[in-house]
Amino acid sequence: SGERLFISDLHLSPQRPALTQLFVDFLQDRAHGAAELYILGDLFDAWIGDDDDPLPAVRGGLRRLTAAGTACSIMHGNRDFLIGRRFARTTGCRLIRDPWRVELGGEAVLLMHGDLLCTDDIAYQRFRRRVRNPLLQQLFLWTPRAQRRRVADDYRRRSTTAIAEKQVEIMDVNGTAVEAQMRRFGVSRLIHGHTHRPADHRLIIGGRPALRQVLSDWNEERGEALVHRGGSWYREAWLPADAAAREERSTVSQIET
Ligand code: OKV
Ligand code: MN
Repeated sequence: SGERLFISDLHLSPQRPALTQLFVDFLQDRAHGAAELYILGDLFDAWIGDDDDPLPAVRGGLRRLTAAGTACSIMHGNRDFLIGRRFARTTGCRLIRDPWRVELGGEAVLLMHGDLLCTDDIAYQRFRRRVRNPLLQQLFLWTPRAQRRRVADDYRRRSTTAIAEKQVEIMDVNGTAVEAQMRRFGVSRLIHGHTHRPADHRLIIGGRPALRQVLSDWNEERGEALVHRGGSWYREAWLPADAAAREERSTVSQIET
């Protein structure tokens, strides 16, 4: 009952205003009216604490969406894992853990960001354990905002060189890790993002057909949502023209009436 939308990896930042606009239009012109919106990580390209508000338009867009009755769930990604309770409260969103199991029309579905499945990337998993340490996070959040910005800029600069030096296979998911999680949660469908390699992977798990659906990342020219509606699944593109066309249609009908 009701439409459910799944998105991830928008990587919003003040450096990409057209991407922010595309997403805010998506919230207003596409997500409104849906039963639920699931954001499976990396909504933001960086997050240094809820006291920083780099994109107020996004917060406003989410607040209007939830106020209008669409439930919105946010999972941490590897970049915006410091999104906290304050952000959730002021947007009306719910923070969900990774992994997260949901029942949709009688089908059990497992939701993840995807970085936990990249077990071959030893250096990344070490980085993850460090920055997900609650004590270290508290220390980071206690440092002045200007200093946190400098630390974050430094992390991102160093990461760009590290990623360029890695083999591409290392940065994809590990098949054994995928199977282990799907077995543990007893699901035949896994939805995740992170790898920026959108695809539907058919698997056999425990002798049964299974599906791993990888969400697309977003850019200024194109967003994508996985949609669950009337018991079926669809991939739906969201283009800048969609927002413009909807605007035009509503202007025309306003003149007519
Ligand atoms: C997030 C990633 C930058 C990858 C630092 C403790 C510590 C948190 C942090 C700093 C960085 C998030 C918060 C960012 C993810 C990068 C570069 C690569 C691979 C500490 C808690 F250790 F310093 F105390 N950080 N930022 N990367 O800029 O958003 O995921 S970030
Ligand atoms: Mn990611």
